Amino acid sequence: MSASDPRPGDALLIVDVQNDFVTGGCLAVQGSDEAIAVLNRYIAAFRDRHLPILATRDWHPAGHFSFKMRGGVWPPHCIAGTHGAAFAPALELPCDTVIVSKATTSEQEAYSGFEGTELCARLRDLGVRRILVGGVATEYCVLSTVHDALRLGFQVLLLEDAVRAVDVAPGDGERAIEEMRRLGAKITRLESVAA
Ligand code: VGL
Ligand code: ZN
Repeated sequence: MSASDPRPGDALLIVDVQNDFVTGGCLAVQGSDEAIAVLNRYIAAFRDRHLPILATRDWHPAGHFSFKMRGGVWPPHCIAGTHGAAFAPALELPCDTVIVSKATTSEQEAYSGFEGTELCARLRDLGVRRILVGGVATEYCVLSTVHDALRLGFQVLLLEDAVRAVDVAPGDGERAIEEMRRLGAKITRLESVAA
């Protein structure tokens, strides 16, 4: 039994594994297919142990201010209710997954799953003390979510093999992982977590 073995008080938090962010999507993150395969192994481990699984999703209105036509930096993505905003079908989310939508109004951005959402309250209600975090993109929504989780007093295990980066500048993903380590997250991989 390792320190990373999922145990009561743990939750799996899957960040933004949505069609627009995976292979074939308008903001596809390289390597997302491999990340999904690894996430499915973590999902199985959490299901076997009856531990909670939560998933965040970017859930924007059509005219979100982060979109280029409104002066933002991104192409239109994850518009609420569209195919692009749906969870990637290859991700084997159980039907009792707790879903948290973020950045749902036109003038609000939320890279962090905690920003303007019920995520913190849901985790506290579930008695969660430690979260295991994977998903996309490492240097945007994963980094912000991990940052807030640590600030709010949760322990964080970053699932290094279950995250992928956009890497607008080469190395952005690696630097984000280093930053999460510096902030107090532990970095782990599937072989260290009983799966
Ligand atoms: C994200 C870009 C824009 C993310 C969300 O989930 O990392 N990236 N909106
Ligand atoms: Zn977005």
